[in-house]
Amino acid sequence: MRTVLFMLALAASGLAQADSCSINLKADDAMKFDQRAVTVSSTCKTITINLVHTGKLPAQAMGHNVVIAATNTYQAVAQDGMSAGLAANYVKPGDPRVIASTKIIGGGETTSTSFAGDKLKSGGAYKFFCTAPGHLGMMTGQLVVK
Ligand code: CU1
Repeated sequence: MRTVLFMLALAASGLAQADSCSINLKADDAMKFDQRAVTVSSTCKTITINLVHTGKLPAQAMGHNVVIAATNTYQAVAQDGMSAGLAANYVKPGDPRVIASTKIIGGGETTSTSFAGDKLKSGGAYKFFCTAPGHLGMMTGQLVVK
């Protein structure tokens, strides 16, 4: 039964991705996102990021966010975000390289944010990643725009 529910959940998340205007990610206490790549449509007016933290640890210990930036800037964005600190959700305030970012959440929490779809260009190279200190290496994925 658990397996069936899991399959249904997978199928449902597949459907959610089909509209391609939302980025649905889960993050956990093992410092991982549940996906390594996500695809959105270049025709979206608005793109929504939904993050679920399925773990139990608090934000101070295992907080996660989702930040989107061009591939050629994401490491610098994460570096500056780390310096900005938890109170700033590990994102440098007003950073023009940040296309979108959620707040940092701890285990059991969820967060969402939306941004204009025209901030992403079809075929562009983008990353989604977590800017909590030390998480970048484990928590980076490819954002594909088609
Ligand atoms: Cu993280």
